Amino acid sequence: MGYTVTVVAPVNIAVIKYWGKRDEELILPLNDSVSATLDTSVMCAKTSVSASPEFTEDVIWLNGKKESFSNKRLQNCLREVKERAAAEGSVDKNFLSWKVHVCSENNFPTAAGLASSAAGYACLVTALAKLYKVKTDVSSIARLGSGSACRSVYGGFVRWHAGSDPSGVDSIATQIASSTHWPEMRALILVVGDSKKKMSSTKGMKITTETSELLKHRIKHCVPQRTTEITKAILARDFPKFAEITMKDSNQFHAVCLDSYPPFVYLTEVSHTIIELIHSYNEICGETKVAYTFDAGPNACLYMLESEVPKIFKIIKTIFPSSDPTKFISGLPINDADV
Ligand code: 2P0
Repeated sequence: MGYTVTVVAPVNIAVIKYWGKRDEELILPLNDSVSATLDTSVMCAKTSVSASPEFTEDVIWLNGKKESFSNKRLQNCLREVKERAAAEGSVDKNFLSWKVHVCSENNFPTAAGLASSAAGYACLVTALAKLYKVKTDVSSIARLGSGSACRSVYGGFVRWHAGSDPSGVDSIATQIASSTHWPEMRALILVVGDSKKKMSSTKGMKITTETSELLKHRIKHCVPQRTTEITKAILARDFPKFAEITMKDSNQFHAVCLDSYPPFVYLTEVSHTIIELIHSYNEICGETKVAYTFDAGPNACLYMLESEVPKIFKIIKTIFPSSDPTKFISGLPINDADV
């Protein structure tokens, strides 16, 4: 006897980056961030959650490997879902006492700066919320697993509001526009390296928050204005403006990593080659046609409109002839999340 729910959740790639926390336990960010949610057909996490009176302990299998459920973030997510379910009276008390088995898989490299924790926790929390029939906003529960996960709960373009309440009640994600708003938008992921990153985002953010002067300037003087402007650019489907802000924010994020003490670097020589390539391409076009953005790893995400995809594909294959073409994942329409 028991119940099982299976859910698929998408990756999101930030165009205004989240970097730095004001509360590490509740995962409350220092600044708002904005992202686009990618199609689940190419990159996604898949999670099944089962509850049964026969289970004797909470267990999780991550990409086929049994992991400890003693991880505080996992426990926080499960506890919050159960507390909400109890408060909403959505399931009976007996069901809440049953243990859970979780099985989660990513179809892309884990912890290589490809937003695996975002998709993973969004998936886990959405599956748990379905299992326990939670009706209230789940983005704030996903946030307890991994900050960026709260943005993967919605499709299209999403804003995570930093909020100001110490409880985190207003630190939630909302949708700026659905995927149908800008159907020509494409994201192309270039996998530069798929090894696990040396500096985890959580640790890197802590060092930056404690030591970087540039981060203070970024939070006060750059992010608020960029967030307003990129929201306008998305709503107006103004690609050159969207692209310029995206690239500047990626560059500033990597600059704050270098401004941290001790400094850490996520970009490699290949990442820098891609940056130069995109600027050269845009210059030759006489207009900004493609944007790059890099998370906490060397892999590039290129945003462009559909008409640009074949040209960019050709150029990438010409410049990196020895690369494994299967590592260049094709353009992704940004669909609504099917979580
Ligand atoms: C982002 N990143 O906005 C930024 C840009 C990486 C670079 O969110 O500590 O895995 O779990 O909240 O969410 C990666 O950070 O960190 C991230 P935690 P998370 O997408």
